Amino acid sequence: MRNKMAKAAVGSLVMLASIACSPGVPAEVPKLPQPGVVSTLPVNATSIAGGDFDGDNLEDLVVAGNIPGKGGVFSAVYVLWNNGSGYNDPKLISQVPVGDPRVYVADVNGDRRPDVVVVGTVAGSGGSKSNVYVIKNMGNARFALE
Ligand SMILES: [Ca+2]
Ligand SMILES: [Ca+2]
Repeated sequence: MRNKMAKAAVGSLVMLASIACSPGVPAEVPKLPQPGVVSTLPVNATSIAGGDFDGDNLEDLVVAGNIPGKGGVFSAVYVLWNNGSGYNDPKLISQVPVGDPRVYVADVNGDRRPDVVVVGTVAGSGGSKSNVYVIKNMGNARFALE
């Protein structure tokens, strides 16, 4: 009994695999609603986070990504200001010499303004080292690397 069930399961998997891999047979793509693009950035984005950086009670966005043509070891960090009906053009707030950056938002210095923390792979480390940076929110839409 158990053997029969196992054979049936293997048969199903083989059938699924052959359906998934059949060349020339286009896969059925379900038609799903598509959201509108709110911004396009000149980087290979690897991370996004939210935070109200200007204190207007509208959640802004911070996006980080690899700068094209820099070998994946140099990154840019942008803020997208929420204007209540969309987002303003992305503002470059920092460039950091790491690849595949990730961003995290936290008020690291306790001034009630959310700051941006970035971590990414150090160039030339073969992926064995990462650097962490803090980009301080100075207020008035200004940021500074700590
Ligand atoms: Ca805001
Ligand atoms: Ca802060």
